[in-house]
Amino acid sequence: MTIATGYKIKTLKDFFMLELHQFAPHFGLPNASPFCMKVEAFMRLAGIEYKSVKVTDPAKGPNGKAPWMVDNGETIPDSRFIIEYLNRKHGYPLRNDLGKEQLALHHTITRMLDESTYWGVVFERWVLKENAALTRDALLESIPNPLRKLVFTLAQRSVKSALHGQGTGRLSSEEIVTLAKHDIDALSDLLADKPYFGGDKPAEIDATTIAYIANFITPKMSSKIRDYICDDDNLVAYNERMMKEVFPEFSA
Ligand SMILES: N[C@@H](CCC(=O)N[C@@H](CS)C(=O)NCC(=O)O)C(=O)O
Repeated sequence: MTIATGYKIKTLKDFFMLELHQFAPHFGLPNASPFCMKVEAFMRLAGIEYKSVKVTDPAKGPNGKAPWMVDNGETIPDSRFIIEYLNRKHGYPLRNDLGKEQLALHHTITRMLDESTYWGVVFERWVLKENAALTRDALLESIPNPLRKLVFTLAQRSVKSALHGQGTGRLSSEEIVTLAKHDIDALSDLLADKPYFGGDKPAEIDATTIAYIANFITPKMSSKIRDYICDDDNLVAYNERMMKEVFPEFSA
């Protein structure tokens, strides 16, 4: 059954399709926000059908941040709660046969990436002078100049204030990179010689790890974090493997 809605013909399926509200792709990545990319990776790995709805102003979302999801009229903000919701609805499709201890470790690594490592990425993209113009022109490409410069200045101010509040912004750039390197070492040791963090096949943690590892490696900007991870053959190979399998349209 099809219904005319003025601009587009929609099928009935379109009306009931789960919607992932997320930013448009940038920097050669499906998403420059690891939170958005994590949820999309989770859905793809779990075989959950969805449609992507482009967010231009995250302030319009329920928490003022992307991603959020709409399912049958219910709106769920925050990648953590989206994944929890999908897990409950679909019977925890990516837990494989992992034991409690392994799942607890995966949970901890996910929080490390979301709550700590993430801020190193934010710092390098938004604060480092050598990257700021690149970030501005990629993320704000839809805004014409000179407005784009003004919007970026305001956004950068708010990012710096968030970094200061969280604490990372009070560290030197060397200290920020040192902390990120420790996190990357932990990832590398955890992956070891397995093809996936989940073992022989991807598990829930792989949605998060590919979102961060791809966000470290792919954007071609001045980044000591990128230089460091690119020396880790194991994580580089993991990135290539996962991108080919999960996001083939973005794999090199
Ligand atoms: N805890 C949230 C974090 C989401 C988040 O921080 N999103 C950023 C992009 S990476 C955002 O929308 N920032 C816009 C803003 O703060 O104005 C989640 O897991 O979804």
